[in-house]
Amino acid sequence: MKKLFTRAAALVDSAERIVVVQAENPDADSLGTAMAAGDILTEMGKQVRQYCPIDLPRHLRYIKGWEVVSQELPAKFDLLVIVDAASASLLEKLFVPANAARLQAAKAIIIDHHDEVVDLPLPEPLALIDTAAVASSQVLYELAAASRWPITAAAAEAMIASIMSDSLGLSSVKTTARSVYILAELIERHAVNMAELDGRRREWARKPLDVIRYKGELLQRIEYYLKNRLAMVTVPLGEIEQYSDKYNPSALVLEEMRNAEEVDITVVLKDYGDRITGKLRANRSSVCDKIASHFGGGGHPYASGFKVRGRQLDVLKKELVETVRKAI
Ligand SMILES: [Mn+2]
Repeated sequence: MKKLFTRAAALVDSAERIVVVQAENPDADSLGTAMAAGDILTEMGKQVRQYCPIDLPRHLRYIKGWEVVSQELPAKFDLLVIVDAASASLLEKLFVPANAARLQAAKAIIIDHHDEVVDLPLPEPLALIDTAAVASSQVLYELAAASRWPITAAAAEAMIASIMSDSLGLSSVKTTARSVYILAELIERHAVNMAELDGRRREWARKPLDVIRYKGELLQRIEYYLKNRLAMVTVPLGEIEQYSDKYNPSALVLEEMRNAEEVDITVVLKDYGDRITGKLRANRSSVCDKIASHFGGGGHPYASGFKVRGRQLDVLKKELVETVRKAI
């Protein structure tokens, strides 16, 4: 990793205009890492632009700086810094023909912690992927520390938000002493007020009344398979259109579904008409990445996702039940 960090620092040194890229599934880790990288690089005198192909959901807006994230790829840039994603399936809106010439002409660094194949259609992207890191911010921190980059107070807070989120409050499997050390170091150095940060997170996570009612509907619709070891909810296009701007339907129910005593694997399927996405979480069996990869997706053992096109929902559900049955 040290050699890769040196190469990344050299790429940054020779770049002037940098675009920080998040994928089509932004979360607090991608946004926190993007904001922190942006702040550090700006402090270093770089011209930084932030790009994410979709509008950032409301519940992520406790991370300061989100307003500058644009859905437009800038006209000019010489370096891409792609955070928290390395697979083309999560960046389809970036790799459209209209952007191809600009993307091909730029250098690229990937800062990620997912165990997945780097298949971005870019000439030799430099992949800084540490699958042992709890969050992409942890990789960014190591890169910044190794390169003696300035970690600003804003960057520290953004990295803290990202580590707290991806580690599920320092409780996930990949949380290590190193993640906690980095967190402690950032808190100490910048006197970060954790209660204030979490208060802001909770405030932005508050939901409109109709979303609470909709959550009740989704909970009523949970289907159980494999002697209640698999819980599944399907979200049709109409509901995606109605509620997605206010709250991601998967995020509404996925955690609640895991609370049922017998449930091991939980899945939320979203049917967009032209494509179906699946989000998976596991309680006991560390097989989510395996199940997702069966459908061309990826992720972590306890959390993963996939996207398929041209599949009938009913047929896909049967195949999913069968894949989960074999996996657990
Ligand atoms: Mn992440």
